[in-house]
Amino acid sequence: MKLYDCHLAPNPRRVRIFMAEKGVTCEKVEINIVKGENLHEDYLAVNPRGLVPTLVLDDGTPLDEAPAICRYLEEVHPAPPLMGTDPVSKARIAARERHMEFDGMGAAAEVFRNSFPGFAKRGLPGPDGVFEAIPELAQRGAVRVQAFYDRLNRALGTCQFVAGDTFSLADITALCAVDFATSAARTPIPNACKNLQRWHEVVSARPSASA
Ligand SMILES: N[C@@H](CCC(=O)N[C@@H](CS)C(=O)NCC(=O)O)C(=O)O
Repeated sequence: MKLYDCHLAPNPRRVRIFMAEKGVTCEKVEINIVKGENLHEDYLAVNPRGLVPTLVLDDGTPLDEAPAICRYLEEVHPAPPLMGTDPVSKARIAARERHMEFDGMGAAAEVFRNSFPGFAKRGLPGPDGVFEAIPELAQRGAVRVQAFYDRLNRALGTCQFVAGDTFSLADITALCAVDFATSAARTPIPNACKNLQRWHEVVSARPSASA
């Protein structure tokens, strides 16, 4: 297996953490998206959408979309389970993971894509993203990040982890979203969000967090 990766970007990190939790290793190819390496024809031949991550299997099959790659890895390496163990927990983790992606990752990306000078003419990811940044979207994204933090903080007041009392893929996506919002979108976790701070310390201390 070969993972097309990018250490600057949050979505490949989801897969790296997932693999580290499973104890799975593979060859990695670094694609620098800031330099536009994802838009070169060599990479577009691997993934025509020009996005990272992509996992290429030993038989040459390319898999993209972080949750789909994780689904494949969960099927092939079931232990430890990170996507649920019964119909309800599987659905719950899938839903919470989507919340973290849309509410958190999406909000932070809205800030980043519309404020990072290097992407001033790359308002959307991938080869079709040749749009000017829109400063108003960065402002809207910042409001959305605060709403994401508040909602997640409330949820973490009733359970230890994002989708219940066991660590799951929903925590991995949430960690990548929060760290992306904190660094790239320059929006740290507010001091008032004590539950979120507690959870962030716990998940950041897992060895997989540095994968
Ligand atoms: N929904 C996709 C998102 C992939 C994505 O947007 N990746 C970003 C990096 S985090 C990317 O490839 N950006 C390329 C660009 O900005 O042109 C997934 O889950 O993998």
